[in-house]
This record gives sequence, structure tokens and C-alpha cells, in this order.
Amino acid sequence: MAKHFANREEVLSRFKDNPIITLHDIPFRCNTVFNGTVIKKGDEYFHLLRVEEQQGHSVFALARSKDGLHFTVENKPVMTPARRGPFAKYETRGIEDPRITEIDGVYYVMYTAYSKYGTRIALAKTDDFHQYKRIALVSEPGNKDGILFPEKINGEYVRLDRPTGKDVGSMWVSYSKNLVDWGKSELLMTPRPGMWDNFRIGASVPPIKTEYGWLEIYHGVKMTVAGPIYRIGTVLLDIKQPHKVVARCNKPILSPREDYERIGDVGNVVFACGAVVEDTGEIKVYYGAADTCICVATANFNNLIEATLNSV
Ligand code: BMA
Repeated sequence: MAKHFANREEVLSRFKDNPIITLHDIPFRCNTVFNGTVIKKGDEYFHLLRVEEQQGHSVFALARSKDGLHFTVENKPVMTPARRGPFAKYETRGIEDPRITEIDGVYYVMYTAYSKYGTRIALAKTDDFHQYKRIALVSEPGNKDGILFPEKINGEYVRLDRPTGKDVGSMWVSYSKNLVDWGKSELLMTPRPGMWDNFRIGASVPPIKTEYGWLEIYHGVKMTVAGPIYRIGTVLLDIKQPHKVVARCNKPILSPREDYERIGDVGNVVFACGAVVEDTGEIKVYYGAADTCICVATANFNNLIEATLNSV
């Protein structure tokens, strides 16, 4: 039996039956499943999964659950790379890392379109989590981790994204009047030299509104001689001016420690793409582990905010 290294000081606690979704839960042939985004609608959880097929390209599949912990995956993918139309040439290497945001009753999916030209942010929408209507490619190549805020701010849609600048991967905020044309881009935050997020950072989970600001759960990468380590952290953004940081955690809320996070196609990765705040005050954070399976970890939501506001 593997030894457990969970750190008592980490804010998130792992579900005891992690991982909750693996290759063995996928009813069709694939390589791995990871980085899924979750929406709770009524008493049901809809989990849009990134499934990497054996040739190496990713598609999206749907899993459903009544308790947010035990999921059943549907028989075939619900969204696959476009074969014709304007998206086709930008999705030849797959579609990756979906994030669903509900705005005024519509479910929008921002995802990464991947091709030989690089990664672009793409936008689609769905009513039922089965049919997806592509809206637009909303960035040029070299961008990913696009995530919509759940409401307009000062009359405009807002998104987080991660353009790859010169040797840097920082988080930015952009604005749009129609979800298609984006601009007024502002640098939000950068990697911090010497810290756990020294190499690259990117948005992970759709921002959650709180009285202290927008809580954003993001990923931070530390580069080491043995390769990158992906961890999960938090930041609070100003409610009216979301390109302004109110407070940023100094310590990650989850780091790869368990075998299923350390060992896999890409080891040392915990990478969140979705979260649900329950009426009980608990937050469930869904994350891909080692690019090989999906896990969940929980915290008291107020403790997560507290840990962000008073991070030492
Ligand atoms: C990031 C994304 C994620 C992946 C992570 C670790 O850049 O591509 O999909 O989980 O790297 O490999």
C-alpha cells in the first residue's frame, strides 16, 4: 500500500476514493481522461470531460452524477474536433480543457482548439450538455486557459486567458460586448520568481462571486531540474475592475503528493477545471491528476477565502 503524503496544512482535502474517473470508466477506447469542468443543475452534476483518444487528440465526453462524487460516463463523446467549417483547421490536434460558465441561463464552453498552428481559445454554447454550437474562435494562436466570468461587468462580458508572451505565461483579462470581439486586454498577474508559481500561471476554474471579490482558482507551475510541477492556488479579483488583484495566496491550496498525482502521462500535475459551491458551504474542486485521471478535493468555502485574504 502506498504511503499517503497529504499535507495537513493544505486547504483542500482529497476525497478518500480518488481518483473518481479513470480510463476504466470510459465506455469507448481512449488513452486517458482528465481536466473536466462541472456544472450543478438542480440536483444533478454534469461533468464535461477531456478524454484523450489513443492517437493523442482530445475530445469531450459527458459524465453525470447525483452526488458529485460518483459519475457515470455516457457511451460516446459529446463534442469532437470540427471536421468542416471555420474551426476545422484549428482543431486538427484536438479540443482540450473545457470550462463551462453559465451566463443568464446559457451554458458557454470556452476550450482550447489545438492544431499545428498552436492553441487558440474557442467558444461554444449548449442547452443540454449534449449538443454544442460553436460560436467563434476568440483568440489568435499562443493563447489558452480562456474562462468566462458568470456575469457581465460594467455592461461587458469578461474573460481570463493566458497568452504566451516572451518567455512568460501570465494571466490577462479581456472584455467584449458580444462574446466574439475581445479587447481592452490588461495584464492581471505574473509568475512569481522563487515561488511555487514561478514559471507559468493560468486561470483554472470559472470565477466565483464573493463579497470579497471574484475568487479565481488558478494553476501555477514551478520549473525544476526534474521538470514542471503544477499546483493549484487562489486569487481574489476586484468585483468591478476584475483586472485588479485584491489578494493572492502565497501558498498553493493543493500540490501533487499522492501516487495518482505524481505518476501518469505527465507526472506532478494537479490541474483544476471546475468547482461547485454547495449550499452546505463546501466547495468541491475537480482536478485532473498527472494528465491521467480525474479527482475531487473539498474545503469549507469560507476557509478558502480566508486562506486567500490572509495568506502568509
Ligand atoms: C497545461 C495544459 C493542461 C495539462 C497541463 C499539464 O499546459 O495543457 O491540459 O493538464 O499542461 O500537462
